Amino acid sequence: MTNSSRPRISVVIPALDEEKSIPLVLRDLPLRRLREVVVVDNGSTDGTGEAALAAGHPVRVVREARRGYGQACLTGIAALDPCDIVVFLDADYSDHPEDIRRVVAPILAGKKDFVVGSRIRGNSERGALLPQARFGNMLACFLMRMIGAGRWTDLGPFRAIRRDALERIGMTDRNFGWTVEMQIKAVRCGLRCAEVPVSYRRRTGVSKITGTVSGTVRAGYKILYTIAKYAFAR
Ligand SMILES: Nc1nc2c(ncn2[C@@H]2O[C@H](COP(=O)(O)OP(=O)(O)O)[C@@H](O)[C@H]2O)c(=O)[nH]1
Ligand SMILES: [Mg+2]
Repeated sequence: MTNSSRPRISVVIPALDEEKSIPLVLRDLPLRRLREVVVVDNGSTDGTGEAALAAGHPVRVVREARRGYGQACLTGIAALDPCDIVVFLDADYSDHPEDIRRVVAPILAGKKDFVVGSRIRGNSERGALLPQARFGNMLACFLMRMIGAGRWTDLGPFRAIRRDALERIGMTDRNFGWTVEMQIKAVRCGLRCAEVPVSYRRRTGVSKITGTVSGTVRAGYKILYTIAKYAFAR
């Protein structure tokens, strides 16, 4: 991975109006063990950026005016200093940031290149994964399996990938196809993939995706569209 014994782990956190939850996310990350944490403020109108900066080193805030979950992730990746492993984590404090140890462990052990934290395999607090999210995940995972894109149980946002593998798969999606694109491309590119159980709780603040009708429809449509696109583009 590198010449040094300790692989450098960096974290990208896409955030939109999460001033209440971002301090909690950063508080629960083992900051001293991380190379850096890049919070991508995607046009928040609250104090998300300022709240993140208050966490101190090694947190950096990058502002991205072009909206979209995938766009924010792409901007975050482009802003990273050299590192060996990139972890993606949502800003809403639904995931348990301390689970990062589990998510990176198979990569640190040299056994895997890409690990998705599965909320289905782990403990999800009641009501944390809304029924539409559960159903959408199940359907998406079934369809991915049908097109030969691996056996997954979740499209969870908490995930880790080797930096070189991330460059190799060439991510392009700028919004809600991001997670599914990464999983399909990882399998197609022959990465060693795995899931590990992660815990999930009710978010702090208001849901913008599966908690709203328009968010659910847009995300659901984009995820299915992305699977269909890769089913035909072999
Ligand atoms: N960058 C960016 N992030 C977003 C956008 N919409 C939601 N998010 C972030 O994506 C994560 C998931 O959104 P969330 O509202 O929690 O959706 P839910 O998990 O379906 O309830 C959170 O960290 C949000 O801040 C967006 O348009 N751009
Ligand atoms: Mg959420």
